[in-house]
Formats: sequence, C-alpha cells, structure tokens
Amino acid sequence: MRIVLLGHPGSGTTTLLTDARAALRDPASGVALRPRSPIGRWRLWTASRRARRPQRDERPRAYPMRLRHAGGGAVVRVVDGGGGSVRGSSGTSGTRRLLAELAAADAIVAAVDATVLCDDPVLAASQVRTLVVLIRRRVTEALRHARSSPFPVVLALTGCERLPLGRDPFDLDGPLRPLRIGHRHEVRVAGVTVPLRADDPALARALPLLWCLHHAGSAAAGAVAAAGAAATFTPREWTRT
Ligand SMILES: Nc1nc2c(ncn2[C@@H]2O[C@H](COP(=O)(O)OP(=O)(O)OP(=O)(O)O)[C@@H](O)[C@H]2O)c(=O)[nH]1
Ligand SMILES: [Mg+2]
Repeated sequence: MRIVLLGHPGSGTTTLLTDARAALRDPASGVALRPRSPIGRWRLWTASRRARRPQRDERPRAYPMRLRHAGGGAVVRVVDGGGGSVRGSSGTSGTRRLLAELAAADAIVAAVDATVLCDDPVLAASQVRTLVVLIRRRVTEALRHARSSPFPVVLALTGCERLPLGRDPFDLDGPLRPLRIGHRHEVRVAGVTVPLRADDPALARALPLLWCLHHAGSAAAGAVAAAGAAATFTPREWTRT
C-alpha cells in the first residue's frame, strides 16, 4: 500500500507524517504504524527535526512502514512529496520521482495551508490547481485500470488555529471543487476534508493517514473513529454526486 503526501512548500506534509508516527507509535489506538527498520526510524526522526526548524524538503522521501492492527498487518510506503518537487524547484529528477510515486499511489493526502486559502486567493488558486492536476491524473489512471473501490483523497487544511475567529475552515475548500464535484471521474473519489490545528491531540493529527489506510483496505475503522472523536473539527466527507 502506498500513500503519497502532497503539498506546496511549508504546507505541513512532514509535520503530518511525523505527528502521525508519534500518535501511532503504540497499538493502544488500535493501529500501529512504525518504520520498518532502525534506519527508517532515524530518517523519520531527522525529518521531524527538519520540519521544526523548519527546513524545506526539495525532493520526495519514501518511508517504508509496517502497519499493525487487530485484523493483521501490512507494509505501507508513505511518501512525503516534498514541496520543492510539487513547485518544480527540485529540477526534473525530483518532479519525475514524485510522478512515479504518484502513479503507484493507493491514496493521496493533499496538505494546504488554511491561511493561504483564507488570505491569498490568487496564490491559493495557483497552488490548488497544481494539486488538483496531480490528483486527477492519478484518479483517472486508477479508473482506467478498473479499480473497484473509490480512490481515497484527503484534503488536510493545516494551520486552522491561525484563521480569524469565526472563519469556518469548511468554507475554504472551494478551490478544490474541481476534485469534489468534477465530471464523472470524480464520483470515484472517497474524499474527506480534515481541518487541523497545531494544538490538536496527536491522534487527531493522524486522521489524514488513518483515513487513507482505512479506505485503501486496512481494518482501521476503529482508529479512524477514535481520531475523528479527538479532532477539534469534525472531518467532512465530500458528497458524491
Ligand atoms: N500553526 C501551525 N503550524 C503548522 C501546522 N502544520 C505544520 N506547521 C508548521 O509549518 C511549518 C512547515 O511544516 P512542514 O511540515 O515542514 O511543511 P512541509 O509541507 O513538509 O514543507 P516542505 O518540506 O517544504 O515540503 C513547520 O514550522 C511546522 O511546524 C499546523 O497545523 N499549524
Ligand atoms: Mg517537508
């Protein structure tokens, strides 16, 4: 199973991944997700340090993880897309690697800074356009290969605690409409919008990855429900039309 985290520089993909790892370190949540090897643990630890500084990821980084849950286990490849490869600043090799990872993705998390959506509609529109193109490309390809189940896509709105008081984060995902209610292909997307705050409980910050794991076939329903209950905002599933 392969999950790709996509986002422009600074949108929070590395933080999402390292927070999820911290929350799912032990199986008390019903699901444990751990790097498969000591070197993998070290790479993820250094990634969390980089994100805190913060230091930009120019290229995609792949983390082979082991998923354990009551129903069994699986190997999961979680790919932190690296904002540089989404923006195109990592050169062709970074972008090519990202496209190769996306072509084999079973689920996608798109991270977007909620304050960019709120304060800078022009920048937001251009950022979202890139994400929509990349996601549609994968969903269309998946359909061509007759996937029977809808393709999981999570829109993770990061930094929601910085929104002006009373601003509803669910009003901000308008630029993502082409994905949500586009032409007939999009009915095959199992989409959810998850607003996130820096001060959310750790388990809530794992919700984007848990949603993907659950919808891409793991028996993580209990953990998804627990993470949803811990979240400050109730995640909203996209209406399929
Ligand atoms: N306030 C707030 N800050 C956040 C949130 N998520 C991430 N950040 C911060 O945003 C900064 C960038 O986060 P990263 O996780 O490094 O972003 P990234 O998407 O990996 O960026 P690239 O490596 O350039 O692709 C860091 O300082 C994080 O601590 C959030 O939900 N709220
Ligand atoms: Mg990063």
